[in-house]
Amino acid sequence: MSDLVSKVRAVFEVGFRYQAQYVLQAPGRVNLIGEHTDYNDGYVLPCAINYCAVVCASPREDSLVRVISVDYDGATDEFSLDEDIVSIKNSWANYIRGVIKHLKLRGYQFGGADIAIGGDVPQGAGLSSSAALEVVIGQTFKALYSLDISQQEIALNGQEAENQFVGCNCGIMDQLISAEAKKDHALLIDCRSLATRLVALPKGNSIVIVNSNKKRGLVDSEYNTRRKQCEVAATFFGVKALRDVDIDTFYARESELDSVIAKRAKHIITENARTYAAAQAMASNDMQTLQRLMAESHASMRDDFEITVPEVDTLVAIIKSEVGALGGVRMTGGGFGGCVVSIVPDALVNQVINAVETQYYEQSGLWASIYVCTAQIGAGSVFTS
Ligand code: GAF
Repeated sequence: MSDLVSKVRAVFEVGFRYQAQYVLQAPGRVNLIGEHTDYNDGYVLPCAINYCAVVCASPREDSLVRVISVDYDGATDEFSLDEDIVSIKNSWANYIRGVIKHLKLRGYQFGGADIAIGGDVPQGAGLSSSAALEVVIGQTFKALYSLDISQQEIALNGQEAENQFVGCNCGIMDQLISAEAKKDHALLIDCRSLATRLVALPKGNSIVIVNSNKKRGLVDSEYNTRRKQCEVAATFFGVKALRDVDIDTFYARESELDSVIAKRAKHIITENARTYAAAQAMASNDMQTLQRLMAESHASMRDDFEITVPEVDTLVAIIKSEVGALGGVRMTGGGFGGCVVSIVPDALVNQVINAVETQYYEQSGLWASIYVCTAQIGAGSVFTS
């Protein structure tokens, strides 16, 4: 991260001609299991990764917000807090504008800021580069103006900005893990109560993330369709969310449901149970069970929720053949492309990398990007000497 901080700091100094007073970061995330369960009030099990968004910032005496984006070739944005903050079509700046607007709507009082922002979370890969942006901006105003705002509210504010300002109807997982993550741990999040439980990552293993580099298409529309299908199923069962349906009730009434809605509901209900069981397995170092649950999760996303693509299934098959019979590897994130995640014994990491490098291009025509990750702390100040 120190290279990234130096880069963002330098852009701040060249752009604003003075030194930034604050340096903040918020990480991207990988979800180990529990996909599309967050907006069904269920469980998820993500951890933050060692890729993040970084802000260098200083408060201003007026109400102007000036922003320089390191990732968009020094593109700038400028607006006043005294006027209505509006969105700009298809702009990176909307994540920043949206978060600030929603902080104001929540009643927080603050002045302007000079901000340089950059990040190294791969974009469009399902590793939550957007949530990292939203959370680091919330964190920035908390630091600059000593706002009395919890990490949970920073996350909720980021989600609200994404839902209402950017226009993507996401759940709470990505922002909450970016805000609340703990080093070397995953968090079991109950997305109804927002209660979290720390689960230590198994020692002697690495989190290997492989990006299929399959461009994610139709993500927003398919995501919203899945959400609606889950709502239809919840209404059918007469509950607030699918989290409230147990598997026996589901099987007893499955035949009354439209077949597509039934498959969607089955994924959510079984995935929720798998996620809770996976947290238990991880906590007790039961790698066999964890691996089996991850493999079942992938099959469920492929066959019932239908959010995988052939390139992702190919990657899963390649990695599965290296990590053992139980095949603890699954797609991670919203789907329709993006990454797979595996918890790999350290001794097997090179073997997995080698298998991906020698087989994936041949089978898919695409080159994969491989990230061997560690679980990092959530958003906060970066202390530099
Ligand atoms: C995306 C969303 F932003 C999350 O809220 C979650 O639903 C995820 O897809 C799927 O598990 O990352």
